Amino acid sequence: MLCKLIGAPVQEGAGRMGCDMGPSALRTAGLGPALQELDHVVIDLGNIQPAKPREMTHPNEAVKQLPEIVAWIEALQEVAYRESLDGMPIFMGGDHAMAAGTIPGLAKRAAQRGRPFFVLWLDAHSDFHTLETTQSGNLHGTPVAYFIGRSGFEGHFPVLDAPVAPSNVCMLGIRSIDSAERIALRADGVTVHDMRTIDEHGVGALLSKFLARVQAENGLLHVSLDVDFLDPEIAPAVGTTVPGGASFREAHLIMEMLHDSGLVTSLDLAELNPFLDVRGRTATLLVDLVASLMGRSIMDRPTRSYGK
Ligand code: DIR
Ligand code: MN
Ligand code: MN
Ligand code: MN
Repeated sequence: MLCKLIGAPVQEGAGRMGCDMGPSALRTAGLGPALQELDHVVIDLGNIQPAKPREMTHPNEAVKQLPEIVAWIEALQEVAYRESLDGMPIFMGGDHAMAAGTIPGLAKRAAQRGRPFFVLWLDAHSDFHTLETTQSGNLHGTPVAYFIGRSGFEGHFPVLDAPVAPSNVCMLGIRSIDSAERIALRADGVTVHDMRTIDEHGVGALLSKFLARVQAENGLLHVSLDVDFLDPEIAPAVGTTVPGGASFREAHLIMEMLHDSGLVTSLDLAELNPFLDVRGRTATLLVDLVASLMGRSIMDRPTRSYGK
């Protein structure tokens, strides 16, 4: 498989600085060589540069860094659309506002190919605020609401070519939702498997069900991994840690099952803040998780090849 590494050093969507160093930390932790070792062809396209931000304000005064984020989203939508023509784009963030760029670009490509588009959202948070409902004003809390086409972004974020169907979004690992998000998530029909559901049923059963649907509908699957999906004990390098996250094995099992499914066509690695890491532990864990997604396994297993 051709793997395309694409740096998206956006940090303006998070409440604290440092995510701009994410792509560099992932390179330093050996993401490229780990993929080469699995017999993939790896090209590193370098870091994306957004255009100069245009002046812009929003009536919700809490909203932070709107012009910067809009510039990032515009740049990333274009790159994601272009680079998803072939190979597997791996977007190295950057805070999770990046997904308001990557996912609409990828969804547009899927629509152009006549394929349904699915998103597996691995996160402690649902990131389901609009520009109107966000109270923190940190725009990394908004990408999902935007890419499924909720209103509340008009005149600021780019108009969507291909909104993602809410029923094609599966969230896993959620354990911090604001009340405005909770109400909208129910109304829009996004599948939310919170940590309690994982405790009850296990990630394997929940993920199998979703993957079966993606396969049955001949879909393309994007995975958006926020570092805070993982338990802070194993992944400290994130500005918004929430206790009670996914364990080492839960995270690897997800990646291993995703690999075996052959359905994943693109990936976001979001919210890595190397300034908060402990001797590169989190960056290294992310590289190992991507390796599991791309075929590293404990014992050999047969792999199907759906997807593209
Ligand atoms: C909270 C936390 N819902 C907010 N969000 C995120 O600021 O809107 N933290 N995404 O990582
Ligand atoms: Mn997130
Ligand atoms: Mn999060
Ligand atoms: Mn936040």
